[in-house]
Order: sequence, then structure tokens, then C-alpha cells
Amino acid sequence: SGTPEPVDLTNCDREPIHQLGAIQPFGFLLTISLDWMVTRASANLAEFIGVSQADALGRPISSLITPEALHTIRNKLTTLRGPDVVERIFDIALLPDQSRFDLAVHVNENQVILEGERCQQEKRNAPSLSMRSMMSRLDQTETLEAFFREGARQARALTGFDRVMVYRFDEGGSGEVVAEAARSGIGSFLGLHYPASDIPIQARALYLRNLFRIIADIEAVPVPVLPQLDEQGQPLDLSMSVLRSVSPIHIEYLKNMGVGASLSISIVVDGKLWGLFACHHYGPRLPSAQSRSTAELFGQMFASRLESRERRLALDYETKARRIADRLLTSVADNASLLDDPAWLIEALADAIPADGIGVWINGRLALAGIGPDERGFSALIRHLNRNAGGRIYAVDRLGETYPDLEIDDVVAGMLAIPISRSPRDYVVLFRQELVRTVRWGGDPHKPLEYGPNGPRLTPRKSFEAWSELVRGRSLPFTEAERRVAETIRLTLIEVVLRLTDEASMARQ
Ligand code: BLA
Repeated sequence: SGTPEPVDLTNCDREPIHQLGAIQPFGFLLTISLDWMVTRASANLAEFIGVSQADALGRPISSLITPEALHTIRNKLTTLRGPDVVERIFDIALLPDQSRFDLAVHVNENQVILEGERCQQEKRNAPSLSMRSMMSRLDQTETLEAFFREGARQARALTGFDRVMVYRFDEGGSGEVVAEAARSGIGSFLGLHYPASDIPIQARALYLRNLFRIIADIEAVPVPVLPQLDEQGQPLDLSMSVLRSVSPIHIEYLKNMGVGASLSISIVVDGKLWGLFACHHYGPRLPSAQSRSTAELFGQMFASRLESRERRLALDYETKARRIADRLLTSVADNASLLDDPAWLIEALADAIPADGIGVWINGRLALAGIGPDERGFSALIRHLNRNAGGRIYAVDRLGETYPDLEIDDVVAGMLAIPISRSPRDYVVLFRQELVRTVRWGGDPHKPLEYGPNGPRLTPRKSFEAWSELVRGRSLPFTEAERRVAETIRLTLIEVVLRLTDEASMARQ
């Protein structure tokens, strides 16, 4: 495949982060063929098991570790389910000297990948947190916000990291810090937004398979795993590895933030990477293999709780929306002049479809509340809608881009148009403001001492600028659920408007 292209800020998405050919130095790595011969070894092997990398290569694994240890490992492997499963073996003696190790074992392309680190003596003074009591505390939270906050607190208690954030992705892969638990005095990242490029696409794909990522010490020198290429010329795939070394770009990012260690736990909801617990420590930090395992399990439990919460919220929302539509119908039927009162309408809809402005256009007359185009802009917009929307709900989250000729203040970026009569078309149009105006930027909580070779781009402030650039002219999109509600409201209002027209024509007779 030739020499790989050097990685810089423009091609991050193509960096093969699973094949960097190196590990972090807090453990060793061996690959073993199906006939139990060592095929690759990390250069630091001797530090752990007393045999050098060069001596280990091509030897049977049985000559490196005790028969009992090998037996345990083989047993674990026979119970492996599926390709992306990693088995853990805690507190095992590998050598005759009885020193203890924690192991992670998995299989990739007919190779066993064995990773080991020294077993840390667990400090028993840490309060033991049972998974059940943690879940019950999560379940007791009323709002989603409180649920996230409790999740961050518990992940911090489990990992001991200085800062734990719940980071949620949007459809495009950009993200937002929706909850945080942090040691005092280190500022806050809560509410900040970051562009998709900060966690490039292959990294997001990887975190969907491998749910736990620890970068124990950003100053650590990576240890090569040799030989780099196998007999077929293939590099080693470290996707499911625990020790996998880190992209130099990401290391620079962490350094620029003043972070010494980083940890993330994937939050997978409905088979998608919903977000991460993103954790920072302002010095090196390596929780024990056991507590990392517990934290990973916690992440999975949290995600399944989140999944059922989201389902329940979606149902609640549908019910609420139906109630709102009913209320709308009875109110307007009682008092038709309410339709001339957009402030009333925006209030009535606020719970179902939040918006920053609303325009009601009936019989060529405009009533406006909150943000929105003026009379002239509005009638130009109506002409577009008459041509394009075909009597249906129509939503955009980037008005300026959609209708470049429209002269509308760029505060107004999102629109949901609800046609409420057939012809001539009357509309209720909801407006949303540009997203960058609704978010808070809290400044740079942790000032870096100096920047790396790629300069200040790899800092939260620059990330925020990159994100702002990305979402310029865009609003929060109108969701599927909101559009369904809008459809219900459309049918309701059409009925009302029809009835009003009938009554008006009867009165004329
Ligand atoms: C990985 N980037 C990550 C990870 C996070 C972030 C959480 C997961 C690995 C980890 O836990 O450290 C980003 N960290 C954040 C964000 C916050 C945070 C947004 O705390 C917000 C508070 N990074 C860049 C750019 C590139 C880049 C421009 O900013 C590429 C040009 C690369 N980020 C990058 C890579 C990884 C990464 C390659 C994968 C690291 C790995 O797992 O090997």
C-alpha cells in the first residue's frame, strides 16, 4: 500500500488509528497463532515476564508462562462468544514467581491477542458501589438532565477522574456536554459544543465496537509491537485492544487542554453511538483493570436505562401532543378570533414544538409573535411555500441556504410551515433562531501553557469556533416527532378553518 500519508488536521478521518503498531507502556502484548506460537510481541515484554521480545518470537507460549496460566487462558477462549468479545482474567499468576497479572484476551483473524498488566493492589477503602444501588439512584431522577448529572457523578466515583462529562452526539457527529461532575476549581465545560472532527468518524465507529478507552498518561512513550507486518504484509489490527496507543493528533489535543489522562466509556443506545462519558484527569491516571471493567459495565447499564427512558419520553410526548391538539381544537372552535392572536398560539404550542417565533398567515394577513420575517419577507416566503410545499408540513433548519434570495434577518434560521387550508393557502409558520445564538461559551476553563505543532486549533476554544462555523445559519432541527405533531395540528386546524369558512358563507346567505 506504499508509505502512509502523514496525518494532519485535514485528513484525520483517514488515520488508521487501529493499526498504529504500538501500545501504551502500562502493559505488554503478545499475539499467538492457533498452534500456540508467539507471532508478535511488544518491545517491553522483558519488563513484565523476563523474556525479551526477540527471544519470545517463534516460541511456543507454553515456554513463557506456567501450564496453569495457559490452561486458564485456553478455557476462557473456548467460551468466547462473537468476534468483538474480550475476556478478562483478573489477578492471575503467569510465572513461577507467582507475581499477579490482569489479562485481556481476544481473537482477531485467527490470532489470539493477549494483553497483560501488573495487578494493582486494590485499595479497599474505596466505598463499594453496588451496581444495583447505582441503578436505583439513576432511576430515581425525574428529568433527563438529572439522570445525566447523576450518571456523571457515579462515573466519577467509579473512575476517580477529575472531570467526568456526559457528551452527546447529534446526527452530524458534533457534540455537546450535557452533564458534568468535576473536582472543584477546574472550571466547567458544561453546555459547550464541539465539531464532529474532534472525534473523527473512524474513532466513533471504533467506540461503537470497543466501549472503553483509556489513555493513562499522555506523556508515555508508545511501545512498538514487532514485527509490524506479518508474513502477508498485514499490520496488526488493535481495534479491540485495551493497550492500543494513541494518535499523536489526539495526544496534542489533550496536551493543549492541560489533560494528563483521558478515559471514555461509550454510551450505545438503539445500536448507535449516542455519546460518551468523557473523563479527564490533570495528571496520569490508571484505574485498576477491575475498576475499569466495572466502569465499562456501568456504561452499559446506564445506556440501557437511557434507552428505556427515551422510549418512555417519546410515548409521553405523543400523548401530550395529542392533548395539545385537542385543546387547540376546542379553544379555537369556541373562539375563532384566537387564530388572530399569534402570541396565544405560540403559547399553546410551546410544549409540543418549541419555537422562538410564529407567524400566522390567514387570508393574506400576517400576525407575528417573536422572531420572524417582516410582512414583505413573509409574503415572499409564502410564495416559495405555495410552490414547493404542496400542502404538506415543511421544515428546514437553514433558511438562508434554502432560500438565498429571501431577505430575512439571519437571526431566523429554522422554519416549520403548517399549511392550514387548501386554497388560497393559509399557514402557521414556526421559526427558530440560529443555534450559535442559543448556546453559551464559558471561556477556556483550562488554559494551556503552550501549544503543540498544530497550534491552537486543538483547543476547546478553537473547537468551539470550528463548531460555530459549522452550524452558522442553522437552527436546532425540527425532529421527526415534532413533525408528526405538526401534522396532527395541521389536520386539526384545517378542520377549524373549514368550519369557519362554512360559517362565514352561511352568514352571508
Ligand atoms: C478521540 N476526541 C477523542 C476522544 C474524545 C475526543 C473524548 C476519545 C478518546 C479519549 O477519551 O480521549 C474529544 N474530548 C473530546 C471532546 C471533549 C473532550 C470534544 O473532553 C469535550 C469536552 N481530534 C481533534 C482533531 C482531530 C482529532 C481536529 O480535535 C483530528 C484532526 C483526532 N480524537 C482524534 C482521534 C481520536 C480522538 C484520532 C481517537 C483517539 C483514539 O482512541 O485512538
